[in-house]
Amino acid sequence: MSSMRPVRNDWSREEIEALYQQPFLDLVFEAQRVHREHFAANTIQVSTLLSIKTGKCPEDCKYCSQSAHYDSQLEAEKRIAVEKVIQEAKEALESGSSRFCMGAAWRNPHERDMPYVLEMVREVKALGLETCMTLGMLNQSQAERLKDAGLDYYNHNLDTSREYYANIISTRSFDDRLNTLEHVRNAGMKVCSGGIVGLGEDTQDRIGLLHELATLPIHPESVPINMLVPIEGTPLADVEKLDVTEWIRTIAVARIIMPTSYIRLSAGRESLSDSDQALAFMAGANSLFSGEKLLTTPNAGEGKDRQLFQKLGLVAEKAKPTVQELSVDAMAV
Ligand code: SAM
Ligand code: DTB
Ligand code: SF4
Repeated sequence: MSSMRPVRNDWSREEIEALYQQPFLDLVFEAQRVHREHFAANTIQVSTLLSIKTGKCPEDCKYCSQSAHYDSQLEAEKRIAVEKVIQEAKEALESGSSRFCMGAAWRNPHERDMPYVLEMVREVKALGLETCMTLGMLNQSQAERLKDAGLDYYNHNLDTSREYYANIISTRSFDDRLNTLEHVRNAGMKVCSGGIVGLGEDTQDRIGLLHELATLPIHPESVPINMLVPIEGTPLADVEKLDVTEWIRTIAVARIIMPTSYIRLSAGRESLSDSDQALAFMAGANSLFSGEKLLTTPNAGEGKDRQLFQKLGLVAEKAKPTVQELSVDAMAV
């Protein structure tokens, strides 16, 4: 049996390119081998997403339905009530999710929004769910307050390579994103960071994105690999569809170079067949978003996912028991 190799943060671009360009089946085979060194086979972490503030975002991300810069026909919504969030979180827990991820279309949270998000974190956490938020850029103090309230993960993607980045977003820089990730890390939260493929980028950009992620001082614990969901009215509405094998290659390389991270099948599952998704799991993806909706676009509903899991013999990772449940268990012993 081969011995487990150490986790590395010193990958060179050439090494990553060589992994990416090898024959597809060799790549997927190697990714599954690495996967089984670090994770239980056939087990998938399931998160549910909820948009807590939708649309009218001041940022100009060219792929996004929520940017105020484009006319995507999206109906904007103000901050939704905390009670509504809790109700949705309870439903997510009942349907088998172990993590609840709350997203807001902000450049960054304003100070006036902090009590709102902190209360939400406390209450979702108390249900026994892992908590995740994606609210745009964070300063150090905001990151610390979120951590203290019980936020487990913060999602902030690099999106694409440093070189391609300016073609996609002009209102915040690549370094702004790295700074937010540093604040999240310093605060002691887990990092969820990945990107999107299918933006019109080339192979070198996908390699560049993977290189940035794998050479962070600590790998993100969760790495979402989104496939562009084209949104009418945005500048990327008509970009040529990327071949699905390129997405699978990106996932497989992420699995090999960040062997202890959860690799997340994110946006884009709606356009994939069950066998495409099975191949992504084979390539080492081991988490996904379940539920009828991502933030603003449709997602494979719970029923469809249950069928997929059954068909492939996959099991969802369990949510941690609540403090209340733990004390009941303790009393039973
Ligand atoms: N507004 C926050 C931010 O961008 O920092 C958080 C929410 S934003 C919607 C989270 C991520 O979703 C983006 O970084 C991008 O990777 C992904 N995303 C957004 N729109 C997408 C689309 N149309 N297709 C695929 N991925 C998308
Ligand atoms: C991530 O990387 N993908 C999720 C989550 N993080 C917040 C969002 C996907 C959004 C897809 C487009 C939409 O539904 O608006
Ligand atoms: Fe705003 Fe996030 Fe959409 Fe960019 S991706 S426009 S920051 S909601």
